[in-house]
Order: sequence, then structure tokens, then C-alpha cells
Amino acid sequence: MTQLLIATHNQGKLREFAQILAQLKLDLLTLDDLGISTEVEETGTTFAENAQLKATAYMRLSGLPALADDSGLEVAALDGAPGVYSARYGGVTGQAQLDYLLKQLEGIPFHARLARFVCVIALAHPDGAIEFAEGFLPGVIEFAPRGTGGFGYDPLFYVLDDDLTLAEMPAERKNQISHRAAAARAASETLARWQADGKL
Ligand code: ITT
Repeated sequence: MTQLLIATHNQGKLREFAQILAQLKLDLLTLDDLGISTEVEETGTTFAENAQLKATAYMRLSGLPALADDSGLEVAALDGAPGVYSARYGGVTGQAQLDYLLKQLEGIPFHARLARFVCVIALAHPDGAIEFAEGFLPGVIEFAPRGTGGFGYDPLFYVLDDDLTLAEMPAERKNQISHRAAAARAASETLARWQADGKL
């Protein structure tokens, strides 16, 4: 078996995983490829719990080894919020969600707007094996969105080393430094081991 299901309904994540994992000798399939439209309820209180819920559910639905991530933004001045609730923060999406975050940070100066992106990947194998990998990216929440690349909070996430928001950077650069790239590199080691063991 050389197939791996990239189990996400988020097209931004899907694009990134496809690029980051391209060098693996695996046949990467999507939920759309398999006609799976089921949304898994994210009832966990940690990134790892939610990643495991998604990876296990989609592994069972497809019968294939599945990779899922749970990821999000942690803002220090907001005690780590929105965290695992990043996708539904403020009960809104898109530009309204960026506005909501900016409102929460009103009056907070640049030096106190420290944040990080977190990504926890779960890999679930039909034989019952489950493995985790995590990655982080530090940054600062900007005062206004800039850039059109990426997805989600990227236009507000300023990376000091690059002097750019994630949405201003070329996709290739984001995919070198991101929380998702770091987690995917660690997950690649598990996948290589599974391949060596004949599990993939
Ligand atoms: P799936 O569960 O189908 O994978 P989702 O969008 O619901 O898709 P999550 O529950 O993991 O995924 O929520 C992650 C949210 O965190 C995502 O919707 C964005 O708002 C934010 N996020 C995660 N990674 C990001 C990134 O690289 N850039 C910008 N925002 C990101």
C-alpha cells in the first residue's frame, strides 16, 4: 500500500501538505478524491486530541492510512486564545474573523502582540497505530492585514526574520518555515519508518 489520505476539508492546508510532502514516494489522496464529505466534530480540548479524532475517523471511513492536523493561532496577550478554537473564533470567518482578532488586541502595542502558530499532525494506520508530530512558528500580530497569499490568519501574522506577513511571502517560503512544515517534516520520519516496515 503506498496511498496516504490527506484528511482535511481546508483547501489552504491541502495545498500546503501537497507541496510539503511532494518528495515522499507516496500516492497522496484527498477527501474529495474519495468522495468523503463527512465533517468530524472537533470535541477535543487540545490540538493532539482533535488531530487524533480527525485522523482516526477518516482512516476508518477510507480504510487508508490518514494524516490529519489540528492547528491554530495562540496569542500571548489573549492567554493563548483562539488556540483550538481558531477556525470558529468570534463565531465568524474570513475578513470578519481578522477584524474580530484585531478588536481583541485594540490598544496593545507591537511588542506585546507575540503569537505563535501551532500544528499537531496525527497519523492513523488501519492496523491501529497512531503517531503524532508537532511544529511551531513564532510571530507578531500586525495592526492591519497585509498580503493575499496563504489562508486564515496569514495576513495578520508578521514573521520577524522575513519582515513580511505570511500572506506576503511566496508559498514556497511559508512551506519552509511554517508550523505545518515543521510538523510534516517530523511526520515524514514516521512515514519513512512505516514504508520500511512495509506498512505503506
Ligand atoms: P480541517 O479540520 O478540515 O483540517 P479546519 O480549517 O477546520 O480544517 P482546524 O480545525 O485545524 O482546521 O482549524 C485551524 C484554523 O487555524 C484554520 O481554520 C485557520 O483559521 C487557523 N490556521 C491554522 N494554520 C494556519 C495557517 O498556516 N495560516 C493561517 N491560519 C491558520
